Amino acid sequence: MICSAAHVGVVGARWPPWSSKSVAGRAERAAVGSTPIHSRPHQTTIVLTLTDHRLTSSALYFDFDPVRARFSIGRPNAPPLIRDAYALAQFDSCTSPTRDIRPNHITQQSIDDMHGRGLQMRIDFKPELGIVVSLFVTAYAGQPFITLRLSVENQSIHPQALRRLVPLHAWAGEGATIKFSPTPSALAFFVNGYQSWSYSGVRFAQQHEINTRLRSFTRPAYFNLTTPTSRTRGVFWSEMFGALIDRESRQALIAGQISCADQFAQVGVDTRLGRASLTMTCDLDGVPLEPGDTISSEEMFIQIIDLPSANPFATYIDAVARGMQPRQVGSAPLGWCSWYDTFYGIDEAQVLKRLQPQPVPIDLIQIDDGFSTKAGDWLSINDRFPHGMAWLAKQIRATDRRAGIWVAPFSAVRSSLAVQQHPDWWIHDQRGQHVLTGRNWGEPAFGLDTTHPAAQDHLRRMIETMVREGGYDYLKLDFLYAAAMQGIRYDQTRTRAQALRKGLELIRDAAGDDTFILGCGCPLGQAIGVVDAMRIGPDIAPEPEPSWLPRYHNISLGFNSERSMPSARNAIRNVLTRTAMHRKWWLNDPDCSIVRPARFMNETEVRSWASVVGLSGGLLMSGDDLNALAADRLRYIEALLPVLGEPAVALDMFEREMPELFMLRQHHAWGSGVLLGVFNWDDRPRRKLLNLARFDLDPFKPHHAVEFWSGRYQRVTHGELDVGVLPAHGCVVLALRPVLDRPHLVATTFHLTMGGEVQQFSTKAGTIEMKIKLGRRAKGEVWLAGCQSIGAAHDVRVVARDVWAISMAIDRSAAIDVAHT
Ligand code: 9PG
Repeated sequence: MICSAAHVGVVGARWPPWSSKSVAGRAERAAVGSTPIHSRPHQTTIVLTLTDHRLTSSALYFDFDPVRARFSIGRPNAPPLIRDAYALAQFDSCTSPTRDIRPNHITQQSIDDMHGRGLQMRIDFKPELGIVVSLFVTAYAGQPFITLRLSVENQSIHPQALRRLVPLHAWAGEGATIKFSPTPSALAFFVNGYQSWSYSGVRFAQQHEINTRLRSFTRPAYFNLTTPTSRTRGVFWSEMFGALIDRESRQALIAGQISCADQFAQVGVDTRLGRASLTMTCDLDGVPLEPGDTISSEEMFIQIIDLPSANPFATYIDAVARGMQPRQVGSAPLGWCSWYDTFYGIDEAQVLKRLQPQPVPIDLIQIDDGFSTKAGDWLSINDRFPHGMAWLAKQIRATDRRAGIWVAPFSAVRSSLAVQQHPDWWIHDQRGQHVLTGRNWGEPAFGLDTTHPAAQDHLRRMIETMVREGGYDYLKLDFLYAAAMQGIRYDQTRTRAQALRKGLELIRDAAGDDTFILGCGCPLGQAIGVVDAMRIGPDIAPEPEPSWLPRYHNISLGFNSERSMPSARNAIRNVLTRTAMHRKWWLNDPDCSIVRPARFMNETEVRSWASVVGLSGGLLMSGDDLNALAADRLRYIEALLPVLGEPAVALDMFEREMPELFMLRQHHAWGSGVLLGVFNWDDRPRRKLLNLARFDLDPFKPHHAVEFWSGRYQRVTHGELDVGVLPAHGCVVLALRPVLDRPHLVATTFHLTMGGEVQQFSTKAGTIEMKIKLGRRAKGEVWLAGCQSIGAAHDVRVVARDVWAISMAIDRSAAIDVAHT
């Protein structure tokens, strides 16, 4: 145990010079017209019944067998999908499974909570060794899911260290079965990674779990180290939530934690033929359960959905949002982030250079890693910033931009003053050794004990200094997983999840409500309600230059199998698979736009990344020196402006590791249609044929198909579109819109959405009236159809039979009247 004196104070307080005045002219938080970012559930009437041992809604039933103390879950009028499951509580000294333990009582009550009105069944099992285990199962009148919560009460006279609470355990080797249909098939599993950077995507029965070969370098970052690792093909673990997928019977089981503030939770599965299994577990990290005390698991979610589903996690994501109260976020700033532009080479002069007029309207300048003397001594500024950080923020704000700064508030390297002077502030093990969080800065780094009062003061001072004295009201908080390392903390009654959340809340409190907080390297659930935005994938580029594949010191050999390491391929996968969180839990940050020419990332890949970022609707931050870009590259960021914010969904997310169909439904004043990113992630060219029915478009009606990047037009008449051969890692972005017999918009060439920027579109007496809002200057075309001819006053070209392109220049916005016959 480390026990040096705990000093209250700030380490390395050289962040000179701070203005003594309060921060003036701070950019307003972009929250105009902000709305709650989670939507209300659609209300359907579901009849709830609870007989002695059976709880039924119109979506699911939960059936308890009191003799065998096992339970089953299924859809009404169908055999159980999960049969003979049980719950268990695991202590350091013993395990209390509920199987074969006869229940003492089964009671029921009506409840009315954030999910609506429902019925709850409570099963209290007979005490064993003074431990009473209770299972709470709830079905809701207006919801298609049920929830499970397990609690333990210590009626003995001995404290117990609680390791895990497992509200549902259905493992094939232990008498349980999971069957989607009478004839079982091999299953697939959608895995959600531990934190921002961690792999998220589907795994198949014949595959191994995603792992890393880089051991201490990256394992503590990418994985929750207390989650079991599977070495068996087809057996997988997922953090927070997951989906067990049966493509044959076209169903999936969605499972996860709704509440997240107190515990990390996992879903574990076996997907192999005839061995289908599922377990849902909550980490209690050995916290003490004192005599007389009760501890409950998080509230766990179970839903069965039909496939294909355009947004399989939608109900789950909404349930979590109701439970975790996300922040209300409007739009995000358009910013420049130093990291992918200058990496560690950042200095004051470079930042000042980015303050000159930019070709696109940048309203945030965010300084990334590289300004401090040492990782961990974040207030100690190196000599590449001679005027200090407060001065620099002032220069940024003088250009009417918001000033942002990066910090890894819970991390420090071994040689930092923060660790050297205050060894007791850092999470350590039984032997008093600090727990390793990784080696990112060239030496071992450690995680802050956010339950330690002096460490808390240090954290508070650090953030207050940056925000109040420094004038930075946009914080990119990185390596946040460090606060959740397993180990010994000052307050040993706190779980790792609680320690992380405590640290995050403390930062929010110190930063104030008006500071925009972006989380990064962060376990997801605990940050909901604290952060405004969250990185949801690995870095788009490894240091020191962009690359399609992961590289370390520019070597790619051996890193292909790394799925969470910085690289365009890895970033893209997570952005596609985590799109459903956007605007529900926070704003998704897909990571920076990079459009410059690069050795290891070709233009095809740049175009695909721009398409993914644009379709994701997430944060748009540039990682380039925009003034150094040629027009043909600048186009890849211009096309995404303004950021329209609606997320596309990856339709084939349950079918392939790298989804290739990214779809956004469009409903606008001009009509409706589908915007579709079609990708080829293979390493060689591949032809793509699309069936309109897959996108819920009427295959019997003619459609316009416009490809954004090439400007190519096709008319789809038989429900099938031949996109042609896509290059390796290439894409097309298509607008698919029905052909109408009245004047209508086919597409625009201004914006990737080909019409999302068109705010008004009406036709009357031979005129089409349009309003376009672009927020920048641009030349482009508006494509119209359904007219006999276009008035001579316009600069018109014929794109195809009955499709006219009208050229125009727009300065921020325009009202356009098009005369036609
Ligand atoms: C600054 C960077 C940037 C970047 C962050 C984070 O070892 N790793 O796997 C690893 C992953 C990401 C990473 C660093 C290391 O980058 O995501 O945007 O801010 O820190 O140091």
